[in-house]
Amino acid sequence: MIRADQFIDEAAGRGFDFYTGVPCSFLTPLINGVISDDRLAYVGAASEGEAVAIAAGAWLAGKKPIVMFQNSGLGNAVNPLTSLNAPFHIPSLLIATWRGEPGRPDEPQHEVMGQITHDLLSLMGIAHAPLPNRADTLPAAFEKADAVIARDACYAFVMADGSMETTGLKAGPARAHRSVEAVRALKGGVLPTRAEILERFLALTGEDRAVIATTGKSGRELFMLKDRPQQLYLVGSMGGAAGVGLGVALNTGRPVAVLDGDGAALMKLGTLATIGAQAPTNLIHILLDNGVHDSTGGQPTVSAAIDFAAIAAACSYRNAATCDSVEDFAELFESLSGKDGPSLLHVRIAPGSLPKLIRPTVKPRDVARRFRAFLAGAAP
Ligand SMILES: Cc1ncc(C[n+]2csc(CCOP(=O)(O)OP(=O)(O)O)c2C)c(N)n1
Repeated sequence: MIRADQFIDEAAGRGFDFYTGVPCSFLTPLINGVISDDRLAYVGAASEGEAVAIAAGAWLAGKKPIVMFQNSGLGNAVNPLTSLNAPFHIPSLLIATWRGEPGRPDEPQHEVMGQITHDLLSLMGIAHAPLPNRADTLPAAFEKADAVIARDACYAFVMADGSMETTGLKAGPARAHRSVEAVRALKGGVLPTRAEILERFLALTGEDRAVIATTGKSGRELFMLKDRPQQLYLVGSMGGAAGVGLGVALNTGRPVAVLDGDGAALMKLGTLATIGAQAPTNLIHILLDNGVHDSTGGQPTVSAAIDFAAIAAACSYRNAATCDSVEDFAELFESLSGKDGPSLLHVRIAPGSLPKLIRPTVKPRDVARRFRAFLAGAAP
């Protein structure tokens, strides 16, 4: 068995400086050790996929992240691992537990995943090894992991039961709910198009702001209207934009904007809770709500029945507003840009997109590196 502090010290010595994840009882010693260590940042995520997205954002902002989760959550993480980390070549060190290890008594819900954990990692092209259970083998194990991460790929330690000694938890005080009133500016006129809102957003967004655009037509329209190094266009990982934006915002002094869709936001609604609790002051979350999955043919979402600003307010965002015109969007965006976030700006827009819509011609791998270099540069 190893102790959590031995693992954490070895990781810290190799530059791992950002932890996120979802607990598992096998992980208790390590997560408790990380949370209790004042030197380390830990973001408790609502889902494993969200944790992977947050870690990707942290990497883009210059961090070296570790994502911890139960292997039953590996299923939740498959989408961002395959459609965010893989195409963008974003590395993370994963620690997946091994519930349901064949031959060891465990609960029935872990049986299938216990049999396929290693194969699933291999199928995704993620190299893996057992988490070392002896302190003297830690350096060699990390050496191997680091060699893969240096090639901008993910690597996983699979943590069997009893690998680590138990650690106590020195948790800080729970964050209290912050009560805000959502601002409502609803005119009920002809809804603006996404392109009209994006054009105004581009005109109002200075050279210092990092922008993460959600999967589908939002990123494509933004790219078509104006391509800039400070913009990241997600091509997959639907619902992951807010998690990536959170990971970026927590690790940069720059202002950050997430351009989200209603379908995408609904897919990972838990991320609003994580953002509200983490409360990055530099984050504006803009939700372009056309009421449909526009990118896949206009199938309705349930957004007409949803009050996103009220949800954000209930999740402790510092500001929440909803509007349905270009003028109110511009006014609210400007006023929110001058306030501490996190802020949610929900904009009702019309379905449809620019004619002859193109796709970003810069490859995801290059977009990520351009964006990372932008974040590494001195803020103006
Ligand atoms: C996990 C996952 N499921 C489904 C898709 C297919 N898909 C791509 S974009 C999209 C619609 C997104 O809807 P929304 O966020 O409302 O944005 P809009 O297309 O309306 O701009 C869907 C369903 C996907 N890329 N990933």
